[in-house]
Amino acid sequence: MQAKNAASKRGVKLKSLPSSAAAVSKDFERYQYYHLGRFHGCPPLYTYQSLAWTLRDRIMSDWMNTYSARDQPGKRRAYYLSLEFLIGRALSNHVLNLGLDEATEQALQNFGQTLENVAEEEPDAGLGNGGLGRLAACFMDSCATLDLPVMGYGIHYEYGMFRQRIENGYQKEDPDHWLRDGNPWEIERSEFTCRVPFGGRTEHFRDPAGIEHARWVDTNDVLAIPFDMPITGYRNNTVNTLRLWKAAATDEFNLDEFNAGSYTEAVQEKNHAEHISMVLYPNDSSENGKELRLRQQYFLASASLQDALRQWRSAGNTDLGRFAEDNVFQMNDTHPTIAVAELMRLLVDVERLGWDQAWAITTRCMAYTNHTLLPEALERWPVALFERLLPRLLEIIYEINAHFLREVGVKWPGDMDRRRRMSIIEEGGVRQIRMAWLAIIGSFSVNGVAALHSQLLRDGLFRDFVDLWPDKFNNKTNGVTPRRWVAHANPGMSALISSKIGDDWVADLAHLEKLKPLASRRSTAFHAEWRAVKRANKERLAALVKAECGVDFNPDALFDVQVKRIHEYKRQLLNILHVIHLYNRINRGRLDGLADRCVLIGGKAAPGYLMAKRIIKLINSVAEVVNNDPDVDGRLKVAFLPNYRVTSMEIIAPATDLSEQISTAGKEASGTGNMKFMMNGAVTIGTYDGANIEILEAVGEENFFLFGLHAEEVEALRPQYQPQSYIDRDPELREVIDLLASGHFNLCEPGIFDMILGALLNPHDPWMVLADFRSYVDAQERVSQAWQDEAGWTRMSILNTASSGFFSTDRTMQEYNADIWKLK
Ligand code: 26Q
Repeated sequence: MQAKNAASKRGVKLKSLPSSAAAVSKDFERYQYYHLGRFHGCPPLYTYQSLAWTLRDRIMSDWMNTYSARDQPGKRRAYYLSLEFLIGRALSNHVLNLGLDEATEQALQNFGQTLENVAEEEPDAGLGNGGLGRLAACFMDSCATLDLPVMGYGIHYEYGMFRQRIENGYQKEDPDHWLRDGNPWEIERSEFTCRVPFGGRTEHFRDPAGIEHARWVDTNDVLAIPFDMPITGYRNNTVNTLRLWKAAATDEFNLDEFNAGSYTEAVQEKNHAEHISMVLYPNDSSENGKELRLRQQYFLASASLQDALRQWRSAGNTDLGRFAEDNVFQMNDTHPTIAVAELMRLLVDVERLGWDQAWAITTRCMAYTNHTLLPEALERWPVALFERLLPRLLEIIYEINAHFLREVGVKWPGDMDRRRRMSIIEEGGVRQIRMAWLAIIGSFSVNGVAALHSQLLRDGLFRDFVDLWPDKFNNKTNGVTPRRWVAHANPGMSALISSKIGDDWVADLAHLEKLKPLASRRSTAFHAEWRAVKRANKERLAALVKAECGVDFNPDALFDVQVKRIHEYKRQLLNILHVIHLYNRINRGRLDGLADRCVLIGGKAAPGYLMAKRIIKLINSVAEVVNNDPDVDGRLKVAFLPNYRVTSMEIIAPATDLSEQISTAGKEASGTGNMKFMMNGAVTIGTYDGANIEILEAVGEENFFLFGLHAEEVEALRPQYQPQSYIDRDPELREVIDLLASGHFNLCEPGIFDMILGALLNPHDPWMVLADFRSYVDAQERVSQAWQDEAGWTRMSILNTASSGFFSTDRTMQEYNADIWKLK
């Protein structure tokens, strides 16, 4: 009976709604008048909402058909588990993917609107911090375009990444209530609500057959309610799902308290439960060990695994022995890694499998991606916190560890030091759980995100595990989706490219290679068109900078851009030292070879990261002085763009000439902004770090400004690093440091940059900023020279775009699939 229902459910193929301009226009009108009750000329928010619903209706048939085509026994699927999905706006993305650009534009014309204006009304879905969250969003886009059966699981945060304001040069944070006006894209699916247990205690008992089992009792359960967002593929009728869990209080719990007469306590408990999905942690590196964060992690892991099991059964599967053949879970960093222990709990405690069978299943369906080498970002949780919040999971982790250490003992008898290093439990002071170790031990695949990063993991942090399981470790170099980052963000360049090589590149970026013959050393008509597109994009960015910062950017100048989270290892400080150096040169009349430059810096600092916040203040202070000095006379402009986010990058990347990728070598796992800039024809100035290396190899060293120490040199220098020695040997660096120390940029706020000077001059400066200063300034000098050769620069720009095919997430996803997921 059940099978028959399932079959008939699958049998129905939903017809799609008509997509002509007339049909779109009619539905749009119906939503605006009959659904929203708004007249012509209403606030633009309602125009956006009406259009979003009109489009969602046109996504729905493909969405349901994609779902039912896969809802069959034995169909293998992947699940991407991530605490972050930095989606940005959806409207224009769906319009592009559905091929509804013209119909939509026409329909809106009847209402005196343009797609560009209406799209501005959509808030960014800022459910992520930066690179890792945006990567998850690009992955989802590519999986849908490749028709891979991949579902994303995340958290339905009520508040996304905070909004950044700049007040007197300082960062201020405002909450981002992105759901305030509702989210027209999402569908609540209450029917798939799960219960996630917390707290309580464990009991152990024997069943009638004498087998020991555990029970997790007296728990405080939280409901997880799924909200589904459609992920459309590029013109292929595939619509995948991003399922986001929202926390809610259980009804019984409220009722118990209510009957006991304590209504306010009941409401408080409800609050406590709902806090879990209230806010994204705005922290993109340092781990801060907060209980709420651990609750978020377990909430996501447990709800997602329960749901995946339910889906698998509902597709008609019954034999758990086959679960690992049909399912794979990709864990986005260690954040969802408690999933390893949770799947064991579900299989052992709930499904009553034996330990060994459950472990065989778990370790055949979990895969882990590492995104960082920074020791401060490695997640560790105090055992005591686990004991209180997730007592049954702690027991399971101990058991996993005991089995594992036995294996280590067999391979290296008596090597106690190795056992100590490899134990999931870190002993000493406070006992802590090493989440990366749990991830490695529980997974069949462990990957880094760029060639260098994967190599450094193998040689360093993960070395002991590589000795044990060499075949587990692999590299998957990141990418970005060309739909959002070229086709949508840069329509001018897209049209130009398509006019020369056709439009196959959108779904197969390797085609961009065909632009190479057009790069030419001499100025050509194509060069002129290429420059005209860039010029128009720069005017668009200049208007944004004027509106947001009040600074005039001259579109004829070199646009030199660094946008990313503010972090010491990313070395925004090195950038600003170069700006001070240029300012100093101009003031001293050393103008030879100087190119006119507009330097743009943007990015958020974690609210508790004081040094990062002070760096923002320095950038703003330097900008203030430089931009208002009449002697600079427009040769140099500096702006800090507030509230940098996905939507800002859509304007910035297409307008950038020079992409700043200047991290201390060995510290940036990959970087993905570097790839967005490259695709849009920016040239990179960068260190030998992360994916910069692969960009350099793809485009050739003559089209990339490489500088700085390599990762091994950084580590070799570390013990004898003497920042003062660089100042002593380099009069230009001395002038920069003296100018900064003189208080020239902070006349009204004496001493505020002492902490920055202190960091730069500290022999223990982990980022060794001054070690790379000379090399950086020299590379910038070469940039200035190259910029003044118009044809030469245009050629470099074209070659960067033409060589960027490898950095499409379509390629990245094909590699994940070929090596890890093995989906049909
Ligand atoms: C951890 C614990 C508690 C709270 C927050 C966190 C946390 C959250 C986010 C830790 C790290 C992150 C994000 C890391 C990240 O974005 N890493 C970047 O990942 C990109 C995609 O692979 C790489 O390109 C970047 O090099 C890497 O820095």
